[in-house]
Amino acid sequence: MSEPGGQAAARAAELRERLDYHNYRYYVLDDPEIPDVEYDRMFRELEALEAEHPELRTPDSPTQRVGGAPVEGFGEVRHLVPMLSLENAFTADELQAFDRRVRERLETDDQISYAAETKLDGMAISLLYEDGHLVRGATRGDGQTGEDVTHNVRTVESIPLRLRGKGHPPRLEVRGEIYMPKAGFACLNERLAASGSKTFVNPRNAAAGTLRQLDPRVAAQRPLEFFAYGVGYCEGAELPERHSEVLEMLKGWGVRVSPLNRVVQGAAGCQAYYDQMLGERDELPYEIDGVVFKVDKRTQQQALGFVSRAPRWAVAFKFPAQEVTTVVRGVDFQVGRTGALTPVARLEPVFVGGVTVSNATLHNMDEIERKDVRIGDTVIVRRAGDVIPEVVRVLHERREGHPEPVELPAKCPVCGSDVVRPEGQAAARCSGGLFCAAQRKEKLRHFASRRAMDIEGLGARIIEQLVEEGVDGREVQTPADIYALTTDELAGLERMGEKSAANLVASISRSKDTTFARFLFALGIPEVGEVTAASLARHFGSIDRLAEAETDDLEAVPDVGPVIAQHVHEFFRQPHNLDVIAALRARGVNWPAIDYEPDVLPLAGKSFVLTGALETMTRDEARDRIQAAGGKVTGSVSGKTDYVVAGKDPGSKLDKAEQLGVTVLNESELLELLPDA
Ligand code: 5U1
Repeated sequence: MSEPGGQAAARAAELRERLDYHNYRYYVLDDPEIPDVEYDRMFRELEALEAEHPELRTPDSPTQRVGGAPVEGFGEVRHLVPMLSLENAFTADELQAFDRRVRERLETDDQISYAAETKLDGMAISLLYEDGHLVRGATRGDGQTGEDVTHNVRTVESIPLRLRGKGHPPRLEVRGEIYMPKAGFACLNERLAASGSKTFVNPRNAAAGTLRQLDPRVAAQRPLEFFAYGVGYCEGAELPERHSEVLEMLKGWGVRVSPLNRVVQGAAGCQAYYDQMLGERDELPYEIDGVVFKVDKRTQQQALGFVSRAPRWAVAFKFPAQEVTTVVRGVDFQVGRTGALTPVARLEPVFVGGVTVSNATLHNMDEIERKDVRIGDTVIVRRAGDVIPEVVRVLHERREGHPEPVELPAKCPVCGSDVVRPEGQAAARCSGGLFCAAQRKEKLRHFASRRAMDIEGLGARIIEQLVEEGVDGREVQTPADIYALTTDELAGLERMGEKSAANLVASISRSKDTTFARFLFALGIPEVGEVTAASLARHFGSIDRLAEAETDDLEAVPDVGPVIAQHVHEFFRQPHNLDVIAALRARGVNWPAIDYEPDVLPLAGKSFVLTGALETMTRDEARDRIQAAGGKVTGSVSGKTDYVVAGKDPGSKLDKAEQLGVTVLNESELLELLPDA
């Protein structure tokens, strides 16, 4: 065994130093230098050293985050300086009024510099550092007294256990927000549901619930993160003149601050920041419920002071709520293209996420049972971005009398066929197949949609007429029937002029030249989305080879598991489907042949993200060409992204790429990588 003071101690100190440094690169700078496996290797080496020499284990070693002994209860913490709340603004007028009040009180006509920050939807937290070491973490509580949650705070990897560098104040209280990222929240809920435990209703409740765990080993397994937004108390050192500089100082000490922080000028600068963040809100990996503006100069903050429990120098400009309460007036069932019946709650109309909503999905019968939704219940409805509004939960405490339970209909509400719900499956389905007009309509709508065959002008209204009434006594049932439509027949439809009919025939004809991946996606095979369709197209190269594939062959395709393999296999065993494919090809639907050498495709294994407008092609065309060359196109930038292609007016994906050091290509650089069209 080596001497603790000797080689082992030196190696442990070196490993701690290096792990702290890489944690800082990863969490604070968002710019990791080494792959995760390298970090894990060093971490395991330090763990092994500390196991062999327990005397080398320090309280702030990176290995000491995994969770110590459970606590019996939460101690009370009296905050050194009260943790205030924020005044809210909900409209542009209210923001301007705030700016006016600030200038009046400061007796100035000059524009005010504001520190602009996002307002995270998490839990406010106070972190006390003594001589650079984290000694306490406390919740806000009532603002004067909070709960001691040090045992859980220590498990949050983005909170440094000791500050970097030198010259830290003897006592420093950092304030910020602990939150759970959206993806981590979804995984946690999946895990909880799989083990039969109660799930959390939103990431904020999950973060709060995690911080209030007595056993820190639970917190250690949950994906909490932290951003600092200020200093509550600082003893023995002068803080910089401006709030924005205070945040920079914290960052230098290894404390994580949001990369979205900016300094803006006057009410107009604040409004522009608000508009930008509102636009980016849904793409952020965590939830924000607004933005915060703080007078940047600290002398001005001091001059402004406080009113009751909020500073006069700060305001939270809130986004439109994404969750509101309303009442379920009824539940209808919609039939999708695979026959799945989706229960839809008919709601008392309510303004949420910036629009009025009167329907919200209830997903399936299992969800209704799990959430115990009944007609007449008061519910929380959520609408975030373009996502379909959903019923998040029932406010059971507001239930009155005996509200009516939701019953699954025995017959399809569209065609009257039996509804079947196989044992153990959440989805109930109409057994009518193409006999069911709802399924026919949805299949055709999907087939014609922009990301499938892209038949411009063939929307829901025309499909509805084609399926319900047919043309010239002929039924329009399958996608192949679309390619037999003539201008005269289409011109006979209600509200369809000669010119529109001719345009539609032209776009139907144009859609015949497609790609194999789009065609496969358009067929609407259950569970085969765009990405899977592209993988299948790449792997098999031709539809005949794909149609002959056995489930084992299908499972060899990346991202294809047994369920998808089964669906694809079954689809190509149905003579009816083969007839439709043959008819489509006979009517001229075609795609360029794919070189059947998946491994030698030029972009095989490469992952791309597209942002901004391209000049020589649309983003969809770029995606098709990247996929045809073996590459993958995803929606968000991560450490796994190989290239971000930036066109005109790129969004925040470009900033993210730059932060992560992902290679950024312009359009001509992309064209150089692509084989000729
Ligand atoms: N980003 C940010 N969030 N937030 C919340 N800054 C910030 N500041 C706060 C609060 C409650 O309070 C101080 C201005 C007192």
